[in-house]
Amino acid sequence: MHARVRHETLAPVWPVQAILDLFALPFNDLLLRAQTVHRAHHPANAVQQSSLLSIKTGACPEDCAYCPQSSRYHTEVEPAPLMPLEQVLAAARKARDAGAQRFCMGAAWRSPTERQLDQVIEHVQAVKSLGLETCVTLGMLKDGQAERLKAAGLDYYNHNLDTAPEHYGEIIRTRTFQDRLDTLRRVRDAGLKVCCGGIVGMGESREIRAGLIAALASLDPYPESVPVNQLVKAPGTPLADAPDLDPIEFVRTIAVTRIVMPRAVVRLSAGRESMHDSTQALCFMAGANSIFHGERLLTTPNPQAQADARLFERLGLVPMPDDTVSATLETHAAASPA
Ligand code: SAM
Ligand code: DTB
Ligand code: SF4
Repeated sequence: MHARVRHETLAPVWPVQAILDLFALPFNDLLLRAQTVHRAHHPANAVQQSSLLSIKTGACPEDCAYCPQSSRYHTEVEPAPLMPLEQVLAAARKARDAGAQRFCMGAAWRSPTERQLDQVIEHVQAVKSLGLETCVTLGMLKDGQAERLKAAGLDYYNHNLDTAPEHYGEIIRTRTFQDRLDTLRRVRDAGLKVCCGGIVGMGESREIRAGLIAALASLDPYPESVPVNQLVKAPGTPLADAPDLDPIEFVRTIAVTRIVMPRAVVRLSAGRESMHDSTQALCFMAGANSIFHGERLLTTPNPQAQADARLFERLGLVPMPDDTVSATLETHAAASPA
């Protein structure tokens, strides 16, 4: 018997065992079910495209075992202070012209100060004025900060649960799972849309992957956007030599995420650079309908725009129409096990 996820602000909707039962389905049955759920809630062949920019890089005081931006590990990342507005705007224009619908700005902070937030707010307003959706990921927020971002016109806040509650302390020691939930509550209460997912391929068990999905589904309401990151093994981090995750298990993780959070936009996030085209194709079949577009994630490579364009052409995938993106994101209740 597996414990249900119980947390102060988590209402368990999917028992971990029900999620494990999905994982255990024959692959073809799982994919058919995921594809059926996908088609009931989303255009079948449309993929949302976000672009990502690191606006403050490295020198982060946190100890996340997967992250090349932590100051605790010797990695290849060159720290850089907060990027000036003009440089951010130039990157946003380039992303928009290349077809991005949303521009996500990431900062390697534990949590922003009010002064840092003032500067990010200017970035958000400027990017928004280009007609792009905006997303930022700045670490933990204090009371009132999410409201300030909302007032500036921010659309999404990205804040990942990253792994199952029972595994969290093995990956990150400088903050708790409850800290993550507290920020997510502030983001939700401020009326921002929530982008929240996790990382797989950190050497975790299937039960941990199921626990992560259960925790995400227990957020009330569950996130509008769920990034599923495959660990990018960064030299110098404690997880640099983590064992490879079987691609079929990765596809299963996408399929289960799709079934459990039917209306969420599921992002095939970090890890595409080392992923075979056929694995990516299976992920789209399993219900992934968003990617990061552009040659860089935050500090690590992402597939070249041309390679993505070719893959989309081979698969008959098209950009998600803007009105579909907004329609998908209305508040929704979580799905429940059949
Ligand atoms: N510092 C903020 C925070 O941690 O919330 C925002 C930036 S942080 C880099 C954003 C997310 O990037 C993390 O939550 C994690 O999911 C993802 N990430 C970081 N390093 C990664 C890696 N090596 N592979 C895959 N995902 C990674
Ligand atoms: C998310 O879930 N993945 C993105 C975004 N949100 C900020 C970050 C991926 C980072 C991969 C490692 C790097 O490039 O530094
Ligand atoms: Fe810092 Fe975020 Fe990286 Fe953790 S994931 S070390 S908080 S930048």
